[in-house]
Amino acid sequence: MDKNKDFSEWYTWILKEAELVDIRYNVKGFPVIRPWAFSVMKKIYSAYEDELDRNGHSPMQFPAVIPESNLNKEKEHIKGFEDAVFWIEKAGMNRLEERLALRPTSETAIYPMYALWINGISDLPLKLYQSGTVWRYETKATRPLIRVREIQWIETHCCFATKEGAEAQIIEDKAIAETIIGDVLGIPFLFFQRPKWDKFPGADNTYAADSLMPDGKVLQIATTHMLGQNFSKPFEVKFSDSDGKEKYVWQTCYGPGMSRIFAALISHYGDDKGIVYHYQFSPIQVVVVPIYKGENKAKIDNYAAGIMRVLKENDIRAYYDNSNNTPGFKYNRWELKGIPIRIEVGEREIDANKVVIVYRDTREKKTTELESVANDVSQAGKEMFERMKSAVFENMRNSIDKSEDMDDIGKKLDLGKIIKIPFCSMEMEGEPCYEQIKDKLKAEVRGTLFGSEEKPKSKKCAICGKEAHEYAYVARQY
Ligand code: PR8
Repeated sequence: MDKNKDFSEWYTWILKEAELVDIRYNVKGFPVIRPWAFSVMKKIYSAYEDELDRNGHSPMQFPAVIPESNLNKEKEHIKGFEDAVFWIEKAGMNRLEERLALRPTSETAIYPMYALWINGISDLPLKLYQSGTVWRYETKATRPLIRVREIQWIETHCCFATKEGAEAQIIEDKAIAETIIGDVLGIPFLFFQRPKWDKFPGADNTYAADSLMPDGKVLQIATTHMLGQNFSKPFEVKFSDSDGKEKYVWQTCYGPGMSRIFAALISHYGDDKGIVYHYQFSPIQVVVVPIYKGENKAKIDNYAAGIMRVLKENDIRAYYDNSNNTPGFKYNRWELKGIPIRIEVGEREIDANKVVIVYRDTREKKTTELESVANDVSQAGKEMFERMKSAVFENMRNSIDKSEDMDDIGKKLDLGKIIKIPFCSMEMEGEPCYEQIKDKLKAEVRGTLFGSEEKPKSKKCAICGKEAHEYAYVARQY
């Protein structure tokens, strides 16, 4: 399947053929995540959780239901979510006295409890997270993993004594994304401060990681929000400070979207033959394929058993495919499913007491000794990931362009690029420039690059020609 020709078709094909997601479940927007995907997602969850733990967070688990009165407490929040909530109105045969929302996000479940748990300055900072599922009645077209109604994510909810404490958390959230999504998983992204008209409902500011997918559209894979005191006031999350005064806490929340991160991973690392799983994350790291000829089955099985033993002793996840299919069929199947390393065992290898390792990405072969097979396989797996990661990051760098002219922006968007433009204002909703980008270019202002101090000097807004105050990034999006 040609990934570059029609990415959308490739994406649908890979989900089905590599047995990642099954869309046949009979509720729209609720696809089933199959073991070949979920076992990798579980490893991603655990890498993220470990990094949160290392940064002073602790895990927790909150109920999935939120009473309507909680959800209504912060005005902007409920306004943003009211169209997206699944409601529970009955239990058995009884109508509930108060409707329960299936959490679309957990601020209004968690903060009433924070009000009980936080009393003094010594209770702060409080940095907790939960891994799980939220539900949103998405009205835009759904797409497996990318826009679903049952969302797999991690959410963190942090409280601080000062605004500066909360601001530092935003920087830490960005760094955690850089470590796990960027370095460990090898998914490139840009980290933006979103425009005011595109904030999380109830937040003062929203910051987001956008990854450019192979079809030239950006996917928001994680967001962190500065909630200020917007929730702590209605939910009365207060502490008595060292000066003896009662104060409201400052809050942040952070949501890496696990299914989107997984979607970005397979999209960046897939090719026309299938996916290419990272060595570290693949459910099976090595597949051993016997090449039987004539009567040599016992001999080959015996030699392969030796290889399997060495791999397993070294904690390498290996699978011996001695099914009745032809070697060619097996190669295709495991290339489709993305196993990073293949070992082929035939007469020739046995006679020479060697092992042949095949790289999934280039299909290059490397001959090695039986004694060093475990070490060489791990080495090959790591080397392959680094090689692919450099190419993926290079691709992303080449896809960032700049422009100061509306027509040129349109042309570059058609080439699948993210464009940096001088822009008049990020403050107001319904700005004519923002509308023009949406209507004429079918694109969105994704925001300003977070952490960048660069400002346009005597430049005009690329859209309206008035004085430019910011460099904004424009892209087509999912
Ligand atoms: C919050 N509250 O809620 P956020 N399908 C797949 N992934 C999705 C979908 C969807 N329909 N909707 C959102 N995501 C805050 C932060 C607690 C945690 C993923 O933030 O609404 C996206 O990657 O921005 C998004 O960036 C992330 O969840 C957080 O959602």
